[in-house]
Amino acid sequence: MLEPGVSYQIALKNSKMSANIIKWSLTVTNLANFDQKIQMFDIDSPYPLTKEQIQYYQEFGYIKLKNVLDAETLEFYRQEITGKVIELNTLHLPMEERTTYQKAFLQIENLWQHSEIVKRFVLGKRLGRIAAELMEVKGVRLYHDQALYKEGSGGITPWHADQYYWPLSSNKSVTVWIPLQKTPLEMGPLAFSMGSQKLQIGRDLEISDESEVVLRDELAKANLQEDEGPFDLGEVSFHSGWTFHHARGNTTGRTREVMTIIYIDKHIRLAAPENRNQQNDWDSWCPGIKIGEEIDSPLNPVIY
Ligand SMILES: O=C(O)CCC(=O)C(=O)O
Repeated sequence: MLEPGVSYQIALKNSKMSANIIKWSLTVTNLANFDQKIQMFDIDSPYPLTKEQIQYYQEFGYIKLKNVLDAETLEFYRQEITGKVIELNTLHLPMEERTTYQKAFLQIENLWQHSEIVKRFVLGKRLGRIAAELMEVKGVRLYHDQALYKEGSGGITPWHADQYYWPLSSNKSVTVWIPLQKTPLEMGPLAFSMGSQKLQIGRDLEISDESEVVLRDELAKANLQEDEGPFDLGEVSFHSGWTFHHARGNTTGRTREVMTIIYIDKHIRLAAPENRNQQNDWDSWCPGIKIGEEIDSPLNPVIY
C-alpha cells in the first residue's frame, strides 16, 4: 500500500509527462486521501461527562469511561502506533535478562513527533476536553505521549505514582490510558488504588521492586480499595498524577498494546526538579522553559 505523504518513483509507459510531475501528483493525491481517511474517524467531538463522573474522578483520583473511541478508529490508529513502536523500539533483550522496569513494557515516547497520523490522534480534542473537565481547569496542554506495550510474558508494572517523575507546580496532571484492544485481566490492565492521590506516602519512589513492596504494604495499611478490572474495547481510564496504580503481568501470548497521553493544566508551571528523573523530564518534555514559567514550549501545545 502507498504511504501518505511519501513520494514514489513511478515510470509510466508511453507517458509524455516528466517523472517529476508524476511524482508530485501522486504525492498530492495520496495526501488528499489521508485527510479524507482521517476525517472518517471522529476524535474531536465532545464526550459528555456527568457531574457525578467529575466528582468520582475528584474523589478517587481516576475514572474508567466506556465507549470513548469506536472500534474502527482504534484499529486505524493502532496500526500506525504499533508500526512506530516496532520501528522505534530499541529494547531487544530476552525477557529473563531485563530489569523489572524493562519487563513491564516497551516504552516509546512522543510518537506524535514521528508520525502525522499519531500527531492527529494525540492532539485530538475529545480526550483533551475530558482531561480538562475532570481536572476542572480551563484548558490542557500536552506533557508527552507514550506507547506502553506489555509483551506476552511481560512482567508486572510495579505500584507507583507518575508525578514522582514530573517537575510540575500543581497536581493538575492526568494520564489517559488507551488500550488498543479489549484487555482482559490476563493481559495486565491498569489497576488503581481508589483515593490514593490523597495519601502523602511513597511519593519519593520510582518504579522498581522497592516501590512494589513498599506501596503494596502502605496501600493495604491505608485500607484503600483497588479497582482492578478488564477494559472493553473503546474503554479508557484517566488517572491523576498522584494516584497510585499498577498492572499485572501479561500471561497471554499477545502483546497488550496501549497508548497513553499525559495532559497538564495549560497554566501549570515548571517546578524545581526534586530528583534526577524530574531533571530528565525537564530536559526532554519542557525544553527551554525556566523554573516558575508556564510550560509552553513547542513540545507542549494546547490541546483543548
Ligand atoms: O501500562 C502500564 O502497565 C502502566 C501504565 C502507567 O503506569 C501509566 O500510564 O501511568
